[in-house]
Amino acid sequence: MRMRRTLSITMLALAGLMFTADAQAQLSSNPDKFLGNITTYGSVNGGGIEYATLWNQITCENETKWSSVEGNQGNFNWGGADNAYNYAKQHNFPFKFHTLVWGSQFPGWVKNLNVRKRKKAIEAWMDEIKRHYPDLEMIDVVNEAVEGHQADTHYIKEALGGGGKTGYDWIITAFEMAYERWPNAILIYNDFNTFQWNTQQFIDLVKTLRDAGAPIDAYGCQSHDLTDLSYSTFTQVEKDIQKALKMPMYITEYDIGTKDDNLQKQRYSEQIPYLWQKDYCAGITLWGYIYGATWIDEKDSQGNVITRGISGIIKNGSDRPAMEWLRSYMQTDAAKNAKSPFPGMKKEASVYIKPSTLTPTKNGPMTITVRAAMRTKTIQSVTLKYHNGVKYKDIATLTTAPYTFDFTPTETGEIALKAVVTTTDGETYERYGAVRVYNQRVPYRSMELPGTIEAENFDKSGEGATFHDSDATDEGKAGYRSDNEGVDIVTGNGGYAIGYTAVGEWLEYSVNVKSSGTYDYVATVSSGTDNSAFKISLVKEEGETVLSTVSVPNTGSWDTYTTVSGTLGKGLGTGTHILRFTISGANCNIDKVQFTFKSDVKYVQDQDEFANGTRYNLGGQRVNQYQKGMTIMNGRKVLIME
Ligand code: 9MR
Repeated sequence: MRMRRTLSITMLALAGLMFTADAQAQLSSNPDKFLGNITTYGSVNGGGIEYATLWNQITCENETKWSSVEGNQGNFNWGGADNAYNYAKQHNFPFKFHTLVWGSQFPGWVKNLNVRKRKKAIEAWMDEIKRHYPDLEMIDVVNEAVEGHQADTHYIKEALGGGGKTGYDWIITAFEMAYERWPNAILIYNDFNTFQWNTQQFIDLVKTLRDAGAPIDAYGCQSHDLTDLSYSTFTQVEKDIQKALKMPMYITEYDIGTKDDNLQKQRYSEQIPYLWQKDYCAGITLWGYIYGATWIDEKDSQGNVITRGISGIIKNGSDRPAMEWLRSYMQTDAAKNAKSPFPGMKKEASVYIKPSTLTPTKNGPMTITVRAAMRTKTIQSVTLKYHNGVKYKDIATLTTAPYTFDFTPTETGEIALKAVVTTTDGETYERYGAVRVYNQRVPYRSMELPGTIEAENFDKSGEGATFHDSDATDEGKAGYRSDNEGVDIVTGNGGYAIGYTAVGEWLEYSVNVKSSGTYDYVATVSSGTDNSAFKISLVKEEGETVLSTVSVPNTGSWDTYTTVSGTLGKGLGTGTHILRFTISGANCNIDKVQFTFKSDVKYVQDQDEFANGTRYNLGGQRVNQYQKGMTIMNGRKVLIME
């Protein structure tokens, strides 16, 4: 009896020793991709377990979010973040910064700032992060920006310049701001439910950034949405995403939130190898591991918490079956040898394909720049290729920067592009891109000002060039024209109108302005909801100038039209201009906008006219000196011609 007891104690001690010896290193021994996790309630060694015995990458669950760090403007609290950052440095594994901009968990005071100050605050936030962590290796630059994912995203979006023509200009700006500060960091766009819904929106967003030449290095699929997804659905969606994007992928917040051990293990064992063994998968981060201390709670129908943290895979100090499985999977050769797009878990090459225009036309010239930079190596050459429908063909190879290629597309439609950077050690680095080639812009009907723009008569060319609709289906089904792609044209008010409008959609009209001056307008519109609106703007190469915002009242029904009048905020010069209507409040129907001539005050062309000694009579006031941006003179409005 006594002997047996001694033996069992010895065996236990031995087992403990073996466990310690075994557990010195993290689960993954693959040198090129990581199996990471997050802090637990703000600490690194969650559940008293030494973090580095399990994981080899860390993301702060909350400690690097803007609201956690800068709850009071200008006072930065880096305590929790530093713990994780220093731990990662000591253990020589990657730390990911989560996240620079996000329409959630930003400080409350940001909402009280005007747009200009909000932009300054975002810049100051990034500058402070840069000052504190100058050498970040991996960053979630923008989080959860798919339309509808975070209601407060607009605070950030407006501050960074809005959607613009791509719909995602502000995200491109955020990536440029990040690249300026951390050119060697892997810059990631991160979002949720990529596998379950909004997949197409996620693809569109990332692809738009990629094809615009934004410095985005990878996309992040959070993967909180996989518990109920069948293997076949999950793999099909995953394939679709990669096929469209052809970029490095991270699984950034994986968890299977269930109390059912078997289901959790089943999902882990079918999904993790599938993802891990993709050569474009650069790493997997699990979103918590201590049962009872993760963000997914079991709740009753009233939303009361029954059990906390059910996505955890270590429960009361013991492995749940999913964790047991994970330990053994990470020991397999398949797991150890899986390839990564970032060998050594670091970015070597920054390669982005940037076209000179996002709306090139058939037989029209365009320039494509390959923005290429290496972290440690030297570029020998950069080759740009396009896909001719059969295979990739070289456009040209260049050996000196800047790598700019002139290209004249001969077909309309999407052309796939590929840049291959060869370094002096013979390695190659690839980046994919695409341009959509359009037919030349042509007015659908010739229109003059003074005159009327019928909303359905937007210019011909194509989605993204002369109009933008948020989906590819024409819900209006009026059959008015066949080249409207997804623009919703409805019958109404005795003719046709634009309907089913969503924020950010736009339509452009070439108009011939016959008389230079200010214009009044009368818009014929309807709406079945509150807060509908659209903007009228003037579009030029250099950008867009908003001329007026038309608030559309709730007319009780989309079939009940009314008129809204106003005056354009800026004058128009004679000649051909492009006017754009952009939906800024959803659900308005636009039938037409009639423009009538208001005044023929002389408009100031530019500074040179003053330099030439010309004097202008502006609304009865003589003006002989012009300063850029000047709008008021002698108490009168000076109208600057656009
Ligand atoms: O796990 C995080 C939880 O502790 C926070 O309360 C929550 C606040 O929004 O954020 C959780 O983490 C989120 C992550 O930052 C972004 N993707 C979704 C995650 C789960 O909600």
